[in-house]
Amino acid sequence: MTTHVLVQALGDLEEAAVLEQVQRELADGVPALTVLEELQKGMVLVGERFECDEYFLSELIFAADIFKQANSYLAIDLEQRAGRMIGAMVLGTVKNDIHDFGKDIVGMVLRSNGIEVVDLGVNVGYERFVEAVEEHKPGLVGISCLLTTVYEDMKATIDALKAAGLRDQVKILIGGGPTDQVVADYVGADACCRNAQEAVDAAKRLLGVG
Ligand code: B12
Repeated sequence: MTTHVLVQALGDLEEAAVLEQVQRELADGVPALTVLEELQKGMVLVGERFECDEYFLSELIFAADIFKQANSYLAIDLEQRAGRMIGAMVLGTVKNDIHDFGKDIVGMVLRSNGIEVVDLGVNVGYERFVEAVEEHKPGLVGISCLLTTVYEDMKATIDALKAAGLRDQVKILIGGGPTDQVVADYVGADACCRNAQEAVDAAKRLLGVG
């Protein structure tokens, strides 16, 4: 298995090498979720280089573009296995945050595991979550966040669901780069997931289906 190559190639912004490697690994039978994990690690590497001023916003945007292209190969693989529907989730990236790759991947993987996903997009206002829960009556709400500056917005979203009397009707999953159990406890979520597979496991557990 040569997945380390992928982490490094994405970290180094080698577009052609990333796309070739993704296709090679999928052809070799490496599961799409494993390839995805390596791409995620590559993005962490990009983020670290951005943080220490080795990369700037233009590199961040270029990395995002490579990631998106690589992801399109995975999407085909992941979407092929749809099954019986076991529940629904209202999903969005929290207010003041526009990162959406993680959210999109989680949405795609949940769908392929039988969870209907209502995707509200990015920078989703607190009341928009409330309205969507009232309209779609899902068992789950998913909130994505990549910025440490938006924890308060995540908390405010959950507080808005409480104020509308909806908190007890849903289980809330959070995720995204900087989130962990401490953040989940602070904002009042039921679970924090580090990747798409954890999201599937937590969603099934919280829905009581496995
Ligand atoms: C790509 C990227 C961008 C792209 C986003 C493109 C897009 N359409 O999403 C662009 C270039 C636009 C961007 C912009 C910015 N970015 Co940016 N970005 C990144 C980068 C490099 C990768 C993020 C990513 O896509 N990762 C890959 C995905 C697949 O991983 P993931 O999101 O973690 O998702 C997985 C899990 O977390 C989980 N998950 C995710 N969401 C959810 C939701 C639920 C419900 C569940 C259950 C699970 C779950 O499952 C996913 C799949 O496995 C990170 C670096 C990093 N370390 O993360 C910085 C990073 C997040 N960005 C950062 C910053 C500062 C910014 C900007 C403010 C820069 C600027 N000065 O303008 C702006 C943000 C503007 C805003 N208001 O949002 C900082 C944040 C620092 C901080 N402490 O908050 C980071 C950490 C870089 C850094 N190290 O400094 N960014």
